[in-house]
Amino acid sequence: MDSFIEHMHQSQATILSEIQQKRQQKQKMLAVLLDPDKVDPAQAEVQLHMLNAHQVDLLLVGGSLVQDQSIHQLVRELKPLAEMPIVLFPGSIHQVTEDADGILLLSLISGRNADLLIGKHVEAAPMLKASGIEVLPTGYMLIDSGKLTTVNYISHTLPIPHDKPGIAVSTALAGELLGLQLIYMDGGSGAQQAISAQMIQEVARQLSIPLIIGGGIRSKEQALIAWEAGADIIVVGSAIEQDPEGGLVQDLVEVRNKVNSLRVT
Ligand code: 1GP
Repeated sequence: MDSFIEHMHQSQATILSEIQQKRQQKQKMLAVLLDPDKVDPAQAEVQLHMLNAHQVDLLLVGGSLVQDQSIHQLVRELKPLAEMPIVLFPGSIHQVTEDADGILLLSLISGRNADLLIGKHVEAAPMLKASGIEVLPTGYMLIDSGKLTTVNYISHTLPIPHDKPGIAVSTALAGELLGLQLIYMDGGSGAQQAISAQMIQEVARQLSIPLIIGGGIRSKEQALIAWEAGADIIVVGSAIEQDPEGGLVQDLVEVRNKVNSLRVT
């Protein structure tokens, strides 16, 4: 079977069109998040080979506190080896590197910090346009996860309460109606509690665009709950950092493949 990236190159598809197509086919995706500040550069290559071997769908790279140079070095090092698209998940505009395949252009629609809704985007737009990197316009929503996360602190915004799915639905719908192409609901890195199945379900039922869920997913059981509730892509970061042997990735991929085989029509 072709890897995601081989297929993209052969068909000249974009990352976004591949994600949309998988959603249409009810196929679930697994994204792994690497935070350049936390990845040991000597280990990154080994880890990438493990992610390639398991056919992880997407590699997200970024974080809220990334030292500016570390992301450029990491992406440059991983790009020639990666069998999946490398997509930036930037915490600041200094994290934009042309070596990546794409970038989640995040508008923090759960917050009311104008800079993160549109301000930084204005600063970054000429550079993004000139770079030729694929831009994936993404409505980013922080959901309260039981503790103050780095991204809540850094962004000066309040997350959506964990038990208020109605607010999440309205916010996600507003993002879709504004023309954003993806919605990413995030409990934040190392979230104490993952986003509830009820919230995912209610949002997924209303949305017509792909839904990404991340924050605090540490097991195949939690991944299954999120996928079954309606997540198209789940993102796992911290738990994989703590699993250098790759046992968790293997478990997650097995569950993804099983769910996907049951959904083939
Ligand atoms: C964080 O959604 C990502 O922004 C991943 O979260 O590190 O808790 O897996 P974790």
